[in-house]
Amino acid sequence: MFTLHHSPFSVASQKVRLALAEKQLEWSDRIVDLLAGEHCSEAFRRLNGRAEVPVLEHNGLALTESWFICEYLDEAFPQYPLMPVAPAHRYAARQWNHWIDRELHHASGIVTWAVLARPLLLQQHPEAVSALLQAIPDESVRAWRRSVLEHGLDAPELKDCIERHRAFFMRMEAQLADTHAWLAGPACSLADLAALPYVMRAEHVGLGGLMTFEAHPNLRSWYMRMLTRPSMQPSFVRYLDPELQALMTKLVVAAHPKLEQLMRQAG
Ligand SMILES: N[C@@H](CCC(=O)N[C@@H](CS)C(=O)NCC(=O)O)C(=O)O
Repeated sequence: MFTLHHSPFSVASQKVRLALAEKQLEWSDRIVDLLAGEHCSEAFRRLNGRAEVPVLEHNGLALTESWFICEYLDEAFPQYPLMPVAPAHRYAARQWNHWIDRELHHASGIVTWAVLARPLLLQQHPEAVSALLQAIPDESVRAWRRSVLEHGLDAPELKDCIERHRAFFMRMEAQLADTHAWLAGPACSLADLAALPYVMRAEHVGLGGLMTFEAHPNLRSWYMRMLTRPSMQPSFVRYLDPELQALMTKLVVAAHPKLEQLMRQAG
């Protein structure tokens, strides 16, 4: 019934997979290999001209933009509602996603590229990497990727990315300290599902030091509760590959001293 074009590593894809799993909807996978540039192919760009995952095909529609896809699912399939009921809480949920889209998504992508994608791309033939970059439709994305490819964690973009993560986690901590539970309203909502992939990503690339147990106890408690939700298995754990995890761990360990330094400088 649903065909999800996505990548196991994409935070925007994780958001949609979490929503599908929370609503107990099943989907079939079309894995898009981002490092091979599959999302820039003509066939994929017919589905999404912006050359981005996820795309959810349903009833002849090709839905793009992760938040809009999640809202569509929530409206079309009312079981296990994801949006809060009260208008103020619905507003809050949308505001969280807006902050994520405007302030965090880009920053998360840059750190991911610097820590994980860059070392893998540097092992490829430079002409292949150059063709990969050239195929990206958005000039500003091409520009930061070139910069990160050239300078790694010394790229000037990194400092701002760390700051954005720090500010976002402080905002989450303040909200969760207030409610002791969820980001928008009395139950786990789309706001929490939207934030989780970015918190996981930060932890997995080595930015966990920006959300310490001491300074962010409520965020840490929320994170633990989120990780134990049954939706984690079908949306995330199922896609983990032990060999790839081992390689990623090596890359994160290699990046750690520099990231630590950047986090200290920013703090
Ligand atoms: N606003 C979009 C962002 C989608 C997006 O940026 N997807 C990333 C993966 S998380 C992507 O496909 N990037 C293409 C690339 O790596 O070139 C959404 O929420 O769906």
